[in-house]
Amino acid sequence: MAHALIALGGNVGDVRATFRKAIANICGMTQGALLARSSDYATPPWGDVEQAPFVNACMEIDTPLDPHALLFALQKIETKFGRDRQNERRWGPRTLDLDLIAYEDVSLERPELTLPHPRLFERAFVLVPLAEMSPDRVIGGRSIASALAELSTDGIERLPDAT
Ligand code: A4P
Ligand code: MG
Repeated sequence: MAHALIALGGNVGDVRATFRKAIANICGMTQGALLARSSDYATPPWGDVEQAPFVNACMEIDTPLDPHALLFALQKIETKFGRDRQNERRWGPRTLDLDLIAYEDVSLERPELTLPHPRLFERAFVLVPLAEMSPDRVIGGRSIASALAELSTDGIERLPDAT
């Protein structure tokens, strides 16, 4: 089994409900064991597209899949939950975005899969939920808490646990 960190995001539809169903699907389709899941966070949109606020969260799994097979499974789940890559713009609105943040200590630099995720350290909307789960974890030589200390977390709000 290998340890993987996955970031969830979305700003179209009932995103928190999508996350709940997607997490069950991720565990099922990746034969994964859920180790931890962060709270959901409301986050201001990042990037140069004017759009609605996002909900973001992160999860940790153990999976027998290799990194490419895991990414493929995540992309199938995005599609299942209404993601339409053909008709969306980069960094624009989407129902569900699943990014593979880290897979063990694997380093990869391919267009279809870069590990750790190349924009991880620019994104408080990923680092805040990761820090809730494991602030001392080191990814690519940096601890999550120290990377987060360099970013603004303005406007990021932890959402109350769903009942
Ligand atoms: N790819 C390479 N490495 C990876 C990896 N580690 N994980 C390739 C996932 N995918 C990886 O991804 C584009 C290509 O990257 C894929 O073909 C995959 O093989 P994508 O998901 O199709 O495109 P994208 O999501 O538009 O790109 P990216 O860079 O993942 O964008 P974002 O930033 O994740 O997306 N603001 C807030 N607050 N919260 C958000 O969640 N999300 C976005 C959009 C913009 N602003 C946001 C948020
Ligand atoms: Mg993505």
